[in-house]
Amino acid sequence: MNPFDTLLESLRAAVGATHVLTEGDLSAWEQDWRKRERGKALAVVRPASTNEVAQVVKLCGQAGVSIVPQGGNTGMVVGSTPDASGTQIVLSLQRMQQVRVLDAANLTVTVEAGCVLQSLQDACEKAGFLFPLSLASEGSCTIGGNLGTNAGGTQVVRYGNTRELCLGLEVVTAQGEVWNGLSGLRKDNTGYDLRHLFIGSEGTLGVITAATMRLYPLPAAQLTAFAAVPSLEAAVELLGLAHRFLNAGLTGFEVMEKFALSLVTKHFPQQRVPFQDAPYCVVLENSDHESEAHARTQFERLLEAAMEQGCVQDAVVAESMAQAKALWHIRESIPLAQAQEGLNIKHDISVAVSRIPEFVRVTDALIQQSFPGARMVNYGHLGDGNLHYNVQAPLGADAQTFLKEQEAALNALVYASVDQFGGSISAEHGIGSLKRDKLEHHKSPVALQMMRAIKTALDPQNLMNPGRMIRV
Ligand code: FAD
Ligand code: 2HG
Ligand code: ZN
Repeated sequence: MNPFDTLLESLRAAVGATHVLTEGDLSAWEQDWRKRERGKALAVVRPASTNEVAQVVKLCGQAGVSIVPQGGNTGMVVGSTPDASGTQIVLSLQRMQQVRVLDAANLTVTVEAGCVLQSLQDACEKAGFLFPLSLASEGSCTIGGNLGTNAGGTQVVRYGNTRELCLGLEVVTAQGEVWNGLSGLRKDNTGYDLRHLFIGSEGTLGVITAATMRLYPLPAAQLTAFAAVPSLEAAVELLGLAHRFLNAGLTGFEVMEKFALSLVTKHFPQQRVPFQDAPYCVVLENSDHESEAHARTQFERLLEAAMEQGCVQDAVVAESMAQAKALWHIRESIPLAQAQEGLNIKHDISVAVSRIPEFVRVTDALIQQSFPGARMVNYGHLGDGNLHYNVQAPLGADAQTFLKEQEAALNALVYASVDQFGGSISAEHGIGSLKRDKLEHHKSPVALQMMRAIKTALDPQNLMNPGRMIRV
């Protein structure tokens, strides 16, 4: 028997033969969401418990076979699919979905890594609590993947990234040991905070099997407004006003440039996009713990002041939950509309909010100089200084050829500009394999050295998602 066959036998014994997939169509696990790369797995292994994960990791370690942890496979940077060698195991957490404990007094929920984000939101809501992490991929992405990438999303302006929502983790280490750090404590200064090493580590240090997450009381009302603004400067001005008028009630602030919205109209004509001629639109949310009437009055005051100041040209406030959902749906449809439009280049960047308008003005001009006709699809989480500063091939050009010939140079231009503005080349999607080599040019040697030291200390065999995020 070859060594791979021996390993597969042992894996079948550990998790059950039906949960070691080697044949048939494995594209759901082998192909990334953006269809940038198709890998080939030795097997897709689907353990049902933390102990089974630990056994799988131990067996792979003994066989020297590397592991790619995978949740919903919605990642944007090709980090959750295997390479093309046919020698890596995809360790899917999909069967570990349980909400283990909801501690109402402690305002925490302990949940398994494979739980789909939307299922967790729903379970918490049923119990009368808000789990605020919110992404357009929430119907498929998992809490383990959210932690693995330190996902952001649309509520960060108020509740922070996934990291800020996490109080404890359970992890299977690269050696196959179980670390139970599901404390749920808000204060614990007993040495290095290991939790923070695993959050955002993209499966390169160990497998997250469960987490204890923060909960919040459900607001009495959540109101959504959609505003037309004359410029990005005006959008930033509106953000300042929104912080002032709504304070902690400001739970979402997203910006969308006109062309990004036009793609939604083009590919999803059933959606009614307001203010299609405005240079930019903003969708903003006010969560209120008093009443809907109070939230409405606050919003009216804000929008009145913004119109007086000239930073809002026109605005609608949703009258019902259905209308609010429809307005958010417009924003959330942009990545899908972009995918329909064709292969594209994504830049998930962050810059200080105050510098965003200048960044866009300067970088847009540089791009049009060097890549005439490139279509900028600019939108994102302005409240967090995070833009999806994406690029679609010029009209009529073949997207595949454009990417092949221009992507590297375009990335270099945008990331050089990000550096000039003191920003980050990955605000929320992570590094994966798509940005691994770029990381080496945009992080200091000291930072890279510390990252490598952590990786080699925790995963000396380099079996956890090797070649992703950082090369050792
Ligand atoms: P996967 O894609 O399966 O994995 C992502 C990474 O985490 C991989 O490196 C993987 O190895 C690792 N990983 C997965 N599970 C574990 C685990 N249990 N233990 C250790 N490592 C693990 N992202 C945002 O941040 N904000 C957004 O607003 C946003 N919107 C999106 C909208 C759409 C339409 C799509 C398709 C994606 C969007 N994303 C967004 C990206 C993506 O959904 C997030 O990165 C999400 O957190 C990935 O979760 P997942 O379960 O799909 O993880
Ligand atoms: C979003 O905010 C996601 O919609 C996806 O992070 C961004 O597709 C993108 O570039
Ligand atoms: Zn985003």
